Amino acid sequence: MGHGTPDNMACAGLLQNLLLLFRLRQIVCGSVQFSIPEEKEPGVLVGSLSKSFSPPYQLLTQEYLWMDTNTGNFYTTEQKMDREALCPEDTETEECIILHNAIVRPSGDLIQFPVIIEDINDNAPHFVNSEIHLRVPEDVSVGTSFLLDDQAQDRDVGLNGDLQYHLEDSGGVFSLKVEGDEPFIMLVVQTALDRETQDQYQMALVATDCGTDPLSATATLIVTVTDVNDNCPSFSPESPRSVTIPGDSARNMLVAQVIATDPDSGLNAAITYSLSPKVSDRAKELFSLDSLTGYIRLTQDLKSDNSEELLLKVFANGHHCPPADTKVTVSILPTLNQEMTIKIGFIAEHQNQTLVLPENKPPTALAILELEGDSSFKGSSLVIEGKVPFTLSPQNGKYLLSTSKALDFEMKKEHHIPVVVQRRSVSLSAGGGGEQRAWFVTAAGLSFRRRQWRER
Ligand SMILES: [Ca+2]
Ligand SMILES: [Ca+2]
Ligand SMILES: [Ca+2]
Ligand SMILES: [Ca+2]
Repeated sequence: MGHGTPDNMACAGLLQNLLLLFRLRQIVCGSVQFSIPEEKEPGVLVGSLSKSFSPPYQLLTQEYLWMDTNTGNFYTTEQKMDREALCPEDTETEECIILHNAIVRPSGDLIQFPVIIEDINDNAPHFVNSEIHLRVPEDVSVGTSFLLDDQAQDRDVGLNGDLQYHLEDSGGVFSLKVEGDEPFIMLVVQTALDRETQDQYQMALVATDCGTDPLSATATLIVTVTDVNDNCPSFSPESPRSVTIPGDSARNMLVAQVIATDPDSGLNAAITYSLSPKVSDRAKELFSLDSLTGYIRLTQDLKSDNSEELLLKVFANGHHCPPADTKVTVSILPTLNQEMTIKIGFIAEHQNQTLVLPENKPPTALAILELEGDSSFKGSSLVIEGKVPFTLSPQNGKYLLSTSKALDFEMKKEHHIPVVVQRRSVSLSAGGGGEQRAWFVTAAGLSFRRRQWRER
């Protein structure tokens, strides 16, 4: 009960009356107002009460200002006035006003005077996101605009907080359009886009305030061009047009792979392959086509003694596309399982199948060779392998065997002429049915022997 003594209560009552008196006589100095730009150094003169009131002066609020009690001048203090901190909620139209209280003598009036904190451009614009992503379909027409939600903020007011936007490094592909007071920032497409040519654009969106010394902020604007199904499959130059396979190829052997491409992406680029309905029954029987990979495989073991050519017309199908087509000619080579013969017609002197030739004779015709066999030898040719002094020149389906220079008995008494059967696309000399025949020429002796072997 110590606070409730009669003396204390009398004291409190007096103070209350005094405050009431002050309140009643309080003067709000509507005509006396001061202003100071924010963020001023300490000790800057803000104004003076001396023109309106008599000394001495006592400032009741001393946070941001101190007052000379004699002159009534008041100054900034160590504690800087930050407009954005003092008036965080102000709007463009409202000023940031701080009311200060002072007691002026001799009457002891409590007066209140406003100090307007003026804005300075001490805040740069700010983007919440340093990267802004926008997706634009590639078939968008020139002139289409897209709203950019990510606008910059500037905590200053007036021109210091008004923002202007521009693009950098857009390459003329995009421009900006700013509309309304809000404002709405629109990205405008300026040239035709093609995802297959360029699927991403990166540029800088710059926001600059309108202060005397403008401040700016930059966000990276990334435009991703999204795919539209505007391309159809086509067969690539690498896709085979003709292949040759041996007549003894095994079932499931990979014959060829057709390759088509579609420059679009994802489902828009999906391709399925199919055989044309016009492909012959024989080809359909022999070959299968994988609709996804384009692999053409044998459906069965081949045992073909005859040359055969089969034409495969293959389609590449894409969504909403007319099919592209290609033709693959598959040549089947016959299996060489027949004994072949080389018929020899001697021109030069011969004894027991052996050519006999005097030494030092100029190039001389020795024999006519002819390949004989069934149709499986069609397309085969005879050649001499290795460096020997003989030539074999084709003559109307036959071959003329000649010496290419004079032979020297002392250097070599017997010559072997290795004659090899060759096919255009497949060499048969390496085992597996390949065959060589060699003749022996003796420059002085008598033995032209005929020998035959199946492999080298
Ligand atoms: Ca400011
Ligand atoms: Ca600013
Ligand atoms: Ca497509
Ligand atoms: Ca496309």
